[in-house]
Amino acid sequence: VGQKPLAVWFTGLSGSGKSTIAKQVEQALHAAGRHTYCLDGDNLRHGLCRDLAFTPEDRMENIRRAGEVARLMLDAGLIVLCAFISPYRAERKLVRDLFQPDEFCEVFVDAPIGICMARDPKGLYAKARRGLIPDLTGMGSPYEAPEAPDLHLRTDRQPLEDSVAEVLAHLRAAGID
Ligand code: GGZ
Repeated sequence: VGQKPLAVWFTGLSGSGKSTIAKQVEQALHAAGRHTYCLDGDNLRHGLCRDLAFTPEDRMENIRRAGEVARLMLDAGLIVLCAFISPYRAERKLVRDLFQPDEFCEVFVDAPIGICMARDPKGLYAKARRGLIPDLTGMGSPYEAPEAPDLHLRTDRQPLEDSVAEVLAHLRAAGID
């Protein structure tokens, strides 16, 4: 393939910007001729993980499967962009341990819960406030922020383009080209 495969793991609250950043990074990599794949809750929870809900056990299993799929894709030579809330430190460590240190980077996509609630692109926080989603991350269910992410993006403090540029710069430093 002639490219260095890598797994980039985006973690953060719903509405923090994970998928948006991952998709834009993917577009830029694609334009530069890289082979990539974007994994997220959307494409996994409709298929491979359709049997899983949002209990702590199911989220762990969701992330375990996502990590294993990312591992396989990396073995196939791809740059894999993974956007999952992945709220627990333990599950994120499990995923990290599937990779060599130079094959993996963790990106904390960080915006205060109040900002995510205001953005509420899918109306989930509004539903949670009405009691319809009791275990929404950040409300009824915890989010354990990374203590030492490879990259920490404050999406409430900088425009999308800057976050995308930071990820791309980090990937270049990690030797993707
Ligand atoms: C968190 C939920 C929930 C609950 C539905 N908690 O912003 P979205 O809508 O598009 O992305 C969220 C997605 C989360 O899936 P993940 O696989 O990333 O989650 S985890 O890593 O915790 O396994 C959200 C939607 O599913 N969603 N109910 N209760 N997010």
